[in-house]
Amino acid sequence: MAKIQFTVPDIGDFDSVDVIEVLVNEGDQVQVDDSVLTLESDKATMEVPSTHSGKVSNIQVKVGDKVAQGTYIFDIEVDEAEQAAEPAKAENKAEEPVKQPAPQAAAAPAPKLHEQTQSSSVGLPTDASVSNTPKPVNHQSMGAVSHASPAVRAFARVLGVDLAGVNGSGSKGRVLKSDIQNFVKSVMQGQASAGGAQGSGIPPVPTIDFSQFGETEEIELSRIKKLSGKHLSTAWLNIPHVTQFDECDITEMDKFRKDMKAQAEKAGVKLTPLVFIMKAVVAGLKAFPNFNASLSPDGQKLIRKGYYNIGIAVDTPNGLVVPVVRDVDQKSIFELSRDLMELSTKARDGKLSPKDMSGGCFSISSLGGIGGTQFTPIVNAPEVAIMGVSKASMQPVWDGSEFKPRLVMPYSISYDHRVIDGAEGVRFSTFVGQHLADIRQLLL
Ligand code: CAO
Repeated sequence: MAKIQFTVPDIGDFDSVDVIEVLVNEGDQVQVDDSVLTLESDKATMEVPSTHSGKVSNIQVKVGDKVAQGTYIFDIEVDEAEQAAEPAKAENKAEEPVKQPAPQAAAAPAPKLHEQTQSSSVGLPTDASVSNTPKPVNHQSMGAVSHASPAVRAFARVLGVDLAGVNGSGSKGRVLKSDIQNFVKSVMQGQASAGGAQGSGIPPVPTIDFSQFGETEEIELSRIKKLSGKHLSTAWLNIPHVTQFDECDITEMDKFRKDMKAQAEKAGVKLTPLVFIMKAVVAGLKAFPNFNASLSPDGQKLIRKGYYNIGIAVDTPNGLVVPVVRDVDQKSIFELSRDLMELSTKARDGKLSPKDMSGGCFSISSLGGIGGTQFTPIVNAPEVAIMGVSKASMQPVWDGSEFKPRLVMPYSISYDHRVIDGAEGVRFSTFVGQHLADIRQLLL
């Protein structure tokens, strides 16, 4: 084992530069060309590569020190075998063109590195008998938008981090490796808490101290709101949404519903438009199977489903939940009403199990009992479409010869445009509306 003193090589016209990063620790194993030190002058940053493979010991410099060509940096304990091979390597390398720095970098001189065994120095071009393999120092222009060493830039590149978005905590705003690590950590935490909003590269909403404008109060979001918020953000960011607005005449359907009221009460259920809507949606899913599907995780395949489970958005004091009514195609209107009542009661009592909320194919969000004329529901990923129902109102509708009072229900269909084209979207929407306008078709 031979010990070599590694010193600062020829670094061009700089005679006193700052050490801004020591990229090795005591005992580290380095390979030839591994970056071991980052230096910074007022014009450039430079990365100093190792000239040998071996174990680092006796580190002499620390961040903040000033160094010049020839400054002793550390020892490298080099294997004898490597020592023997080194001259041959050096000869070959001497014929190679000198690696040029990055395009914006100031041209570095090709330093001649000097190497000797124990008690000699490495880096000073003073001894012609030793290898003079050119070892370019990797310079980085200070004019670059983000201020970071080549090692940090390489680290950022590996992680796909755009340095422009990273705040540097080093001197003069220099981005350090730890800044990149913190940035990645914060993105990951942001994804966990905000459902990917930050991970998508969207600039964060500015932080404002609202108390400067008046009295404020902080209220912790409910657990459901935190969970649904994350899910909604994920769906919103991952799915290219299109929303189709429509309306349908539910006069006949509502008349039938009211005619059935007494019978429904006898059966212990409350009949609302929603169960008819669920049936019309299932007819639509059968006619347009792309709506009863999910994309495979790689986005290359459509997984069509042969079952018809419909998620129903339920408004609870703690937030929105979406229990799933199973096998809607196989159930009667009364059975569906019963399921809906049971699930919404469970939801409001906070008693839904994970099973109650799984296995959905398509969701319906009905605000019809509350109001509104239209809204854009967010697709409940990994489903590919959702229906938003608004409040029906009596309107004058022209029948070709006169205006007639008709109960018109506005609704919308949001869908994943990766799966469903606009034409298919409006065909589905029209189909569902036609089946609600004439519920006899649901029998076919
Ligand atoms: N147009 C006009 N009236 C409607 C209607 C519509 N589209 N939909 C329901 N109604 C009527 C019902 O018939 C009922 O009136 P009657 O008692 O006179 O029959 C009344 O509105 C209340 O209905 P409901 O809301 O209790 O029942 P529902 O079956 O329509 O809905 C449920 C059940 C659980 C979906 C609903 O209670 C609910 O929670 N809705 C909110 C969903 C939500 O928050 N979505 C938004 C998600 S995005 O944030």
